[in-house]
Amino acid sequence: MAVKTQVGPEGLGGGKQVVVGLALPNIPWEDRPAGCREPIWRSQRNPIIPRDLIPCSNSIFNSAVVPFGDGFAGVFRCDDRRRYMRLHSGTSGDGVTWNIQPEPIAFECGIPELSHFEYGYDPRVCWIEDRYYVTWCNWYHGPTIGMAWTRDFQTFTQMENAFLPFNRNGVLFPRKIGGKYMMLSRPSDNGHTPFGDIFLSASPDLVHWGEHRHVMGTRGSWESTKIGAGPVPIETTEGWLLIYHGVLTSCNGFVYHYGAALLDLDQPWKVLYRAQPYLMSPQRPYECVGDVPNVVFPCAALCDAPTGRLAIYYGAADTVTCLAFAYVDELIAWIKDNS
Ligand code: BMA
Repeated sequence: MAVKTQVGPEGLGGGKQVVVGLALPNIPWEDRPAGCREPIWRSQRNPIIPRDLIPCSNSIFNSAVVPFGDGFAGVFRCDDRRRYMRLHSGTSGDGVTWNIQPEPIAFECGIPELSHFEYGYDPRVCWIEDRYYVTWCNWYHGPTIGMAWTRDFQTFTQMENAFLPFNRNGVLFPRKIGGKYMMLSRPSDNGHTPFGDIFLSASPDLVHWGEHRHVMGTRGSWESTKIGAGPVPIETTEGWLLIYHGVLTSCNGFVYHYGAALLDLDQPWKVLYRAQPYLMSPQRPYECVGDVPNVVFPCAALCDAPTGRLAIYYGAADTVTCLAFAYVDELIAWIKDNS
């Protein structure tokens, strides 16, 4: 199949703003390299976060960042040198050079049954109304979706887990839809999960979740084994832009890619368009070589609404953190052309 790309300064919007959101003029950004015809391109500075940025870390990857104050803040997956999976907070002036706390987040937890932190990984961070919510893969008799909130990235208040085990890749929408909070997730198993579709759940209060709907299933090639939501969906005039990972099982193990789809604005369990080709596959040495080879795994994206500039943060080879760039209007045109 020929992969169509539509790139160029006009994109879809022809100068019209397609992203529903705020300006982020200080977004980390690099222009598309000369000669690049892809809808997405990697930072020349990759990996932006090395595996050993803090003294205890074996690896820092699959992490989430958001605008914060005059700069940026985030929650980082740091596997330590005991190979314990921990979450650390961090801040940055430019979104590229990070100051990550050497000690893991100590969640304030008023729920005795949940206060034992066994492990946490693959965080996402979402601003809703008046605070930042963190979701992550949290141990509670197996992996499930942990939740906490913060306003300052210093104190984190743990909430009820969203779901029963086993579940992973819990990703909130940044506003209520039809009067309810919404979360994507991927029911899974207690191991490395050789299956998995994306589901949507609704909640009146971010504690009680129900009205579960199937959103997207696996299909051939790069997304044939399992899929999972990546960054917080981005609201556009064309629908919610969802970037998600997809896994292929090769004779040498799992290969993690990521792709993109558009979900209905009011009924986000309905997929409007879903691109067949991947957006990114592991190709660079830092994506192909590391603790788990052949993994690109996005957990966050920053967006400057007026220009549509998008900066995607992804983990590479379960070892380091990387950046890639795109224009949202071009991405939407590419998804539609290749759906
Ligand atoms: C998934 C998660 C991710 C990881 C990926 C590849 O199950 O554990 O954190 O990046 O596997 O190892």
